[in-house]
Amino acid sequence: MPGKFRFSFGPWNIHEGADPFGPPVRETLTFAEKLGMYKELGFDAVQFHDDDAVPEMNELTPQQITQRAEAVRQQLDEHGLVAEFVAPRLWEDPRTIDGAYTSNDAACREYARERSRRAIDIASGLGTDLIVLWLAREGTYLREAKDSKQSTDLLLSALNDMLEYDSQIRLAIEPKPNEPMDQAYIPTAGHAIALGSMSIAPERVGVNIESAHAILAGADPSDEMGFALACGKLWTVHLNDQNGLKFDEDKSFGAVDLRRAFNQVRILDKYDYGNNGEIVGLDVKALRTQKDEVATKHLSNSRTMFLRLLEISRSLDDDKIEAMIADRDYEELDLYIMESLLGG
Ligand code: XUL
Ligand code: MN
Repeated sequence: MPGKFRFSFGPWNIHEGADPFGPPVRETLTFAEKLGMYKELGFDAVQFHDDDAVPEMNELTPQQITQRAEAVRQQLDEHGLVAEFVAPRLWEDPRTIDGAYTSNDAACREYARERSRRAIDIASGLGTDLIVLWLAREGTYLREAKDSKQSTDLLLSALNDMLEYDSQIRLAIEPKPNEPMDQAYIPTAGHAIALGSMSIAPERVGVNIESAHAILAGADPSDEMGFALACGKLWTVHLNDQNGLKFDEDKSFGAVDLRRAFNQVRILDKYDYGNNGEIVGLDVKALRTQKDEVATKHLSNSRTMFLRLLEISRSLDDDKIEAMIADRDYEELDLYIMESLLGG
């Protein structure tokens, strides 16, 4: 049974523990050291930001960028790993202070579009056709500073630019309602899919649903996933957990609400997520209190929780559930699910 799903995480998920209020508390591991840990932890694929694969890419020519990405692909091959996706990092450069594609400064918008083309080159060099777009600063701190109609047009135009640049590339938008912005323009799967539907190639625009982002939007992550599945748009996921409406916590999968995690596993399994090559991605952060030698447990624990919840979901008696639904005895169903989560 388990083994059907393939798992991924990004190098940023092994982290020194710095937060906005304090410095790093753990040693930095090199990318090569991190790569060596994937298989041991039970993972088969690597998620990348563009500059995780090609650091200092702004200083390099397009040819140099492609060469470096191809060298990283070689490294992946040596570890038996594949690249899942590349996400352009559009939130650290001074030119993205006021947003990337929706910046009020045309020169800054052009930087963002150019950088996105380079991210696509990196994806090609790494051997993946998937780009994840977390639209970090596409939103407002101040309502009057930007025009939401115009910003939506600019986002659409940026998508079209990428779709035109490479006829194979697929874009998975990762919605998030806030942080770092007060209000983001693409807060939910619905917004992302609607935007994609207006593009020049709607069949090449899908979504990446992150559990914590859905919770921050006041939605149930499994419902966001179900909506995207119904639209044929769930191309990857960022599983994690989130304790209420506060900063994006990226807690281990299932760590806050086991039942909410169970429902995500259940819907992914029910609709054969993975059958078209989709990978179960994590976006989890180690607690800052973890010491160096145990700073990857959040990754293995999240994977273990997924597989344990998968076992529970598959052990449920579907006929029994259908009978309870037919009787409209949802209280009985409630108890059945809770008892199953407690071990039967
Ligand atoms: C931010 C976030 C990002 C994206 C990738 O909240 O989740 O790490 O997943 O850019
Ligand atoms: Mn994420």
